[in-house]
Amino acid sequence: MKLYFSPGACSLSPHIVLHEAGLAFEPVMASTKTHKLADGGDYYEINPLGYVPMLELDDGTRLREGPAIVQYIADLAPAKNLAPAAGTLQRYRLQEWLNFIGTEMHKGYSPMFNPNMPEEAKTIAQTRLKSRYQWLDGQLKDKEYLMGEHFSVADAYLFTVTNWAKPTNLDLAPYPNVQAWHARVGERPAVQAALKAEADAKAAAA
Ligand SMILES: N[C@@H](CCC(=O)N[C@@H](CS)C(=O)NCC(=O)O)C(=O)O
Repeated sequence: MKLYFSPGACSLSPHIVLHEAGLAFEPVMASTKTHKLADGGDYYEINPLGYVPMLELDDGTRLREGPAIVQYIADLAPAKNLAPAAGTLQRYRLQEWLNFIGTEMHKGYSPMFNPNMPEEAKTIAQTRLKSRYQWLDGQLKDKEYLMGEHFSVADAYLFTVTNWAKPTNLDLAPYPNVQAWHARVGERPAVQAALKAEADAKAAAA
């Protein structure tokens, strides 16, 4: 299995989940800026949409979209309890989280990374994100993880996008439960392993 990723991008989420699942995989770096692979190959030939993450199975089948990829990986390692069983209400609860993170948080941050976005639009996007963090702070009160006591793929995804608060100057201090949850997730060995692998890949490419 290959994971196409770019250091620090949303592909960190499936990268974390692959480490949590303990599955063998080959990480392949694809720059979100140049859309080139380390060997000079054109990433658009892998994903015509040009974005990461992309999971490539051993038979060559390719799977796009972070929320689908993390669920696929979780289902390959059911004993790791990274996602509730398919068909249960709890699985839909997980999908509710993944959709919330994808549409309200992940794409809420996107304008902040767009050099062509006017400052006014960035401010509007950040104000909306802050309201979402305010709500999340209440959700995480008395909870270890988004789904309750167990870490799930939703935590990997929200952790990934919440890492973008610092580079976009979004102060998380007003959301202490979010901050505590972020620190808790960041201490997990699988999260540390994925972060280190991405930092090493970035340094090697520089
Ligand atoms: N809908 C996609 C969006 C993925 C996405 O936004 N990827 C960004 C990095 S976080 C990217 O690769 N951007 C570069 C580009 O779009 O060319 C998903 O959820 O997987």
